[in-house]
Amino acid sequence: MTDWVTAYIGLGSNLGDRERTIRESLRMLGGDGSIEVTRVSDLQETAPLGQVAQPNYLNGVAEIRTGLGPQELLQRFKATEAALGRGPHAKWASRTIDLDLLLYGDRIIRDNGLIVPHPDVHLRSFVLEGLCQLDPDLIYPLLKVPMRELLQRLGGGSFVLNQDAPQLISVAGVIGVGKTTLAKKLGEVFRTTVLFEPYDTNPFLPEVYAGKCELALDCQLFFLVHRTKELGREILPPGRIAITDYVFDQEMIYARRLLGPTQLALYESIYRPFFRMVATPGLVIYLQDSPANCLQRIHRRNRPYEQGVSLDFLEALDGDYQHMFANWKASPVIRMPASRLTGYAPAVVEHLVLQVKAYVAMEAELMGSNGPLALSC
Ligand code: PH2
Ligand code: MG
Ligand code: MG
Repeated sequence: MTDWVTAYIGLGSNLGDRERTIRESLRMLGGDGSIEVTRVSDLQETAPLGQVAQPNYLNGVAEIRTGLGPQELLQRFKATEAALGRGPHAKWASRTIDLDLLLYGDRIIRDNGLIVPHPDVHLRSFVLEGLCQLDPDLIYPLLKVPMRELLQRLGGGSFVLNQDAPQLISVAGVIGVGKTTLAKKLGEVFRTTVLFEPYDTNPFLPEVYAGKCELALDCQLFFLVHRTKELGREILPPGRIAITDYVFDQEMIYARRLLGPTQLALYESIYRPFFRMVATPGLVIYLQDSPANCLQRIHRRNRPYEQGVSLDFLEALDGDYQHMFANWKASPVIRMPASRLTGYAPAVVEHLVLQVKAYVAMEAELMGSNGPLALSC
């Protein structure tokens, strides 16, 4: 038994008696003594992921112990799928049974059509929920992050990387948390320009910070127009990384905090059509720190008109951001503690870059060897 490995299987079915077929597949796998099915997660009903119209799936995860090697295991999965009436292996097609090798110990394998870990694990809540039910502390070997953290990033959703969309990465967080510094760093690493907030060109901003509330609507409109010009769906090139040091959606947070009721009603009615014009980020990096530390950074970097920002205002913003990201469904969100005042250690940047690469569809030469490029089913 000493060479036996713990592995995890992704279970899926969307044709026929789905639960019966899944249970039967596990019974068959356990049949000859080389695989022991140790635990099975709950099975859950999930909407079909991908563009193809098809019935809902039943999905779950099984933990096994096995003496088989990864290729032998894959062959057993294929034989079991075939025996249970799965048709030809068309990508994204309905199937009576789908058995995916999610993890084989902590091994990273690319061998003759076998990719382990399965390249979509970190993008699918229905897989991560099953894995977390079995072992939330299990480390995902490609990203070196526990499953519970991968699941939290998805906000309950499942995502498919899309090379035809702009690969927009937005750094988000309250004033003074260090978004610009981090965005610049990522811009260097990914060799791409960063779209910065026009904090120094918005003519209304200093006045609003200085207490001229009657200019708050002008200030918000300036940001809205500027951002829509930068982030328009037709403006950002498809398949290329773009980085912003803001997230478009924060505009509603600031509008609610800064505008009076009549201004806000007017602003809301124009925000919506503008929102529809901009690209959705494929990934958000949510930088977090205590409001007190953010205030310290604000004082240190000394942008003159920011100096009036109060701790109360930062605390309110912090609550708004936390609420926004607790309910965020549009993209994966990587939460990250901001560095203290000294910048980011190389190991921290390296870890973040490894994470980021896994959530963008990008050209192979920038991906390195670790990135899960291929989508497979
Ligand atoms: N598998 C696919 C394609 N789409 N959608 C759901 N909800 N569950 C799946 O297992 C699934 C899918 C290809 O393997
Ligand atoms: Mg499969
Ligand atoms: Mg699959």
